[in-house]
Amino acid sequence: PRSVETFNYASYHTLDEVTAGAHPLTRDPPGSESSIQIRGTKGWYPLHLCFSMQFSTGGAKRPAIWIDTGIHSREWITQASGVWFAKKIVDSYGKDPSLTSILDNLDIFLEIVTNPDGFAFTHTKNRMWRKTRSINSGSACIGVDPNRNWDAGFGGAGASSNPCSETYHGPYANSELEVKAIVDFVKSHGNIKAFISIHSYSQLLMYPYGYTRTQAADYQELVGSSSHPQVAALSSLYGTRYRYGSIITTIYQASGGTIDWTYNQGIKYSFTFELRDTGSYGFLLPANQIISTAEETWLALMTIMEYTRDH
Ligand code: ING
Ligand code: ZN
Repeated sequence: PRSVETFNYASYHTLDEVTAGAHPLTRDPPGSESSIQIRGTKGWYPLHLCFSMQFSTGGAKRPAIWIDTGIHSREWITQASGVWFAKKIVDSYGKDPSLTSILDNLDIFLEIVTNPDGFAFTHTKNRMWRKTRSINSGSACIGVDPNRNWDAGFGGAGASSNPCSETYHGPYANSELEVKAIVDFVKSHGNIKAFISIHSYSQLLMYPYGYTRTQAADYQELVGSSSHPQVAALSSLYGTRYRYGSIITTIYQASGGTIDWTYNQGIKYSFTFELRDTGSYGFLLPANQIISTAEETWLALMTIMEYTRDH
């Protein structure tokens, strides 16, 4: 298998390639398979295959930061950035004082291929596949939108009840095993302080809510102490401009979304990114932008992690 040193971070990879490339970085969490149960519609994936990683320097149930990429399979820049983040974390520990102090105080969980069946499908059959690959009873259409399947305003405006829709919410909240696995993990862990779910594209940083116009109770903190510095950090590298705000005011109303649920669970620092670009290439962002996108996004992630460490 390719080693972490020879893995080409500047190109897009299949699930198998991603696995071979980053496997040396992975360490199954304590308790192993049962700690994070990630599965696709087609069955269980070995932990390393889904790229669920825990970065930890010790302790038991330390406060933690969760980062997921690829919940929508066609958003390839996100999984590619996730692989880069994994290497960055490993390379920075013991060298970069800030990341070192973060990891000395917090655990980082990173799930890179959060929708593995969909991701495989984007490589084999349809590059533009977004949803899971669930069979919908009574319909010939396949798949549920895993970002409409969470138990926060589930089934409300901004999601579809039509199984053929790209935003089909599914038969009930958490029906998707990929979603349920994270829900169970978050609940059983009980000490996750920041939750960051990464999408593309549009260059946005968003906080709750998407299902309601009610402002998040912590919205002033989310803006003043978090969003604003994050966006500034991100643009500092290559001048990439991001907009930020609540989901509903920044992009559109969306119910059953990931971070609305995590925020309602008490994870105050719940954010969603939409990475590059603003539409020229859209989901087909050229591979020569992978590293610069990952680098700039990393700066924003660092500000969230530093803020989480200090609050
Ligand atoms: N956009 C997101 C979508 O699921 C979003 C926007 C993010 C909605 C977070 C709700 C919560 O529609 C993409 N590109 O997937
Ligand atoms: Zn998405």
